[in-house]
Amino acid sequence: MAAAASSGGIPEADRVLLEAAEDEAAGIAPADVKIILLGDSAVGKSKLVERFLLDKYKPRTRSTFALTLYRYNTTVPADEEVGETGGGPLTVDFWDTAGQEKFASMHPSYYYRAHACILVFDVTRKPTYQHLPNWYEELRGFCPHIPAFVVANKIDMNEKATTKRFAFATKNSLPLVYGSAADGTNVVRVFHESIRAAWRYKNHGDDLEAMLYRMLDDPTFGHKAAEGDEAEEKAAVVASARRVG
Ligand SMILES: Nc1nc2c(ncn2[C@@H]2O[C@H](COP(=O)(O)OP(=O)(O)OP(=O)(O)O)[C@@H](O)[C@H]2O)c(=O)[nH]1
Ligand SMILES: [Mg+2]
Repeated sequence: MAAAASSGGIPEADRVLLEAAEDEAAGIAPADVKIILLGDSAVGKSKLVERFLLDKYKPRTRSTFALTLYRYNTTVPADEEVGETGGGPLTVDFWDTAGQEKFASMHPSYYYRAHACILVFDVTRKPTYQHLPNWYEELRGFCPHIPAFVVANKIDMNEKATTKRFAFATKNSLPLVYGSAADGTNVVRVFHESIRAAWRYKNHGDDLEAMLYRMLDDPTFGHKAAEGDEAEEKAAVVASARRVG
């Protein structure tokens, strides 16, 4: 798995992507689900991931350079709401993206085949909240239907923030979580919820993208004649995809 370096210019960012592509070419399969963290620089994206994966928090940090990828192995319980009878092992890639403006040209790669998103803002810096609609609009341009969560981070610095409603979340019908990477409040909860939502979206999402990717991931597709409803569904997806393309 490639990880971001910490200095240089955009060519370094390209190298990071290249490494990720090389990992794939070397036979490291993509994870079962991909979850991206988005939001302005210094809102706490990296600290939230560190808190969740390593259960540690060191206050000082470098701003993420381009992108850092983390692979996480876990197990998911059976999702009874969608009629699943057994859970099982699951690999998750967390894409800890860079919020700095200079990496804007990399954004399309962040969104490619993502299954869920955690949008983060900093309750102590209002502009980071005011920029959420921009991040969200971009997200929806690439991933119209993936589940998304909003984290109001750094509540350890402003407890009153937990009494605010933050209209952006309600307006867009997104779950809002008050969190703190510093003291760990709600971090495990939001990551677990995002993993479950990502897995459910991948397997049961009924939008065109989700259906198309399931079809492409199906090893039998193209090798045998599908029959009945399944064949009709696939034909419909291909036809719609052609119309879109
Ligand atoms: N008090 C407090 N500080 C936090 C919290 N989360 C992050 N910070 C601090 O905020 C700063 C930025 O955190 P990062 O996690 O690096 O921010 P980021 O969103 O990854 O920023 P970019 O990588 O530039 O996009 C660091 O100094 C952190 O220590 C939190 O929950 N509470
Ligand atoms: Mg970061």
